[in-house]
Amino acid sequence: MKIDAAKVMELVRTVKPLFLDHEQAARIEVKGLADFVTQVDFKVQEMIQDGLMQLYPDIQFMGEEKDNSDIDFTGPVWILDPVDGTTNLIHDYRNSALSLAFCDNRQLELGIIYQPYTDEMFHAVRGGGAWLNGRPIHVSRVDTMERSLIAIGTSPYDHGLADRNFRDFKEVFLRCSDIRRNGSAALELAHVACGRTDAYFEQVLRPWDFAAGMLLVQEAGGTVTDYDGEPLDVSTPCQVAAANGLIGEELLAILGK
Ligand code: 2AM
Ligand code: CA
Repeated sequence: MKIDAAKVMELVRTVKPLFLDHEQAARIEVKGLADFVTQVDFKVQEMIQDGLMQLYPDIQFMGEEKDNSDIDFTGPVWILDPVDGTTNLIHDYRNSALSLAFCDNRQLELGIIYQPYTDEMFHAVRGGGAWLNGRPIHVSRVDTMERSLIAIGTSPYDHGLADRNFRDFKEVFLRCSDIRRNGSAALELAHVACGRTDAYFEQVLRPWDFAAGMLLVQEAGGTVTDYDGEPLDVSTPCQVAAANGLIGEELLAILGK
């Protein structure tokens, strides 16, 4: 199925005022441990779902804030996280993004990540490269862990992962230049894709957190696998390790232990 990426990005841009609506961001519900949803999340999802339905009525829609049990991944599917980085949104930390991917028969075809605070629109098309606001982007060329800046994901929604996480963070921290943690998996992946960081890893991400960013990193020349170097399945929660392709092996040697 052929998708008009420019049209979809035009739709995505229209959510900006919703992200900036402090009143709606303050209307919070708790979904689980360190897992929140606000009225902004619901409104952004509704706007995008309606818009995509008008443009492509036959494509299924998967969104974080709805029941997705009927999705058939052998067919075409949109995968949306209306707000990735909801905790940041609640704190007005200004580091949240919309993440939208299109996949067909489990193959990612299009990935879009939009950061409304900076007006940065990242997108990637399978086989067509990765872009930031219309300019091509590439992963960094840093080729040693020692000189690399590496983003970590703390998995705050599952404290059972903390021991393993903090062991990995210490090991990586001692071997790299420094670590970062920004609170939005989608933006972490976008930052690897455009070379701001050299790698990023998090123990459990769901399809809407990583699908668009995975295609971005791959199309920008990087690698995305689980901690054992295995490919990810966009229909299920996954361990995610993204890297610039030069330090990936060194990172996986630590994470895969
Ligand atoms: P969210 O802001 O859309 O909830 C933080 O570590 C990252 O993990 C964010 O991208 C966050 O997305 C995501 N996240 C939050 N809860 C999660 C969960 N239960 N499983 C996987 N990822 C989650
Ligand atoms: Ca979300």
